[in-house]
Amino acid sequence: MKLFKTLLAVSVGAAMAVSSVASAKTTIGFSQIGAESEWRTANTNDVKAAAEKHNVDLKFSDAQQKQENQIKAIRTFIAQKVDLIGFVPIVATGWDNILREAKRAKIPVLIMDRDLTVSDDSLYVAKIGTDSYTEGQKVFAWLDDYITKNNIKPRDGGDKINLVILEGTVGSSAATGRAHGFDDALKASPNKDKYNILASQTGDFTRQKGQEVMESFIKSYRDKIDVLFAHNDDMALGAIQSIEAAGLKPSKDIIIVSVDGVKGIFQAMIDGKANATVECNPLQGELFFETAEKILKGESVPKSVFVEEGVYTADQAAEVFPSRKY
Ligand code: GYE
Repeated sequence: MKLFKTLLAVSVGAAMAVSSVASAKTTIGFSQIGAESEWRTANTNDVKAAAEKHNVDLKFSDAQQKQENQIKAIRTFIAQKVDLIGFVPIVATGWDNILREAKRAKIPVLIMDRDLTVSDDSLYVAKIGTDSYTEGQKVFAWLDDYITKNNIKPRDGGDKINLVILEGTVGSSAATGRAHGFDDALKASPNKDKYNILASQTGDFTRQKGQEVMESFIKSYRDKIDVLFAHNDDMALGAIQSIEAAGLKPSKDIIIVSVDGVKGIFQAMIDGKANATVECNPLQGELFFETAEKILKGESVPKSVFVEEGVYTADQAAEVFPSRKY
């Protein structure tokens, strides 16, 4: 037994020595969009924690909401000869040239969270993350069910439920996916004629703009708005402030549904100020680095992988809150 243990120790020691010589730390360059929302902060923290867990040398760059900053960061990663480049495309288009530069330098690219449209799909290896289209469909499914079950009547006495929409960043896959998913589900519904969209405008995924745009919606349609659909929770949280400032009751006068599932919206649901959130999971770091490792080992990976997501309503909020991780 003793001999066996010694032999084991020797061979493990030898294997470690070999692997530490053979594998210098992997370097990954990662370009994040910025810090526009609670979701994004959770996403960034998760990427950084997962990089440490995977013993990766992470070169993290914050683009402060500008595509040009992301392009610059990617160009720097190429010059630094990182092993792999990861990024969250702030908008879907405009990446062809910089990705061609990465391809010429033979640096694999792994996309996280948002989607992109390029002329040639071989310009990136894979994409992991968010299924915004399905999230949009889930929002409509929840809303239609809620309106029907609770027999909600239009506040203006008319025959249509009136909606306003706060959209995410213009040109981002998260905004277009959610908009299309919602619209398609609405058009396919037998109840489609029951709904009317009064206004739809971007709030850039931020609390501040959500508040401002909701204020202007209320100025135009104070006694008509029955429902707010916000493309993310932060804009809904901003809008709640405008709704209350106007003397209206969020979740009662105006039904509020949004996407993400951050703690802030759970708190608002517990406080009776929001109705439902469709989850969008920002904890994508582990999957990102697992996939990156496979790519660097030359293993094949699926072109796109989505993370698991649920739907949460106000009546479950207090029970679920303690187990929320972001
Ligand atoms: O919903 C929003 C964020 O791209 C899915 O971006 C993400 C979105 C998320 O800022 O809060």
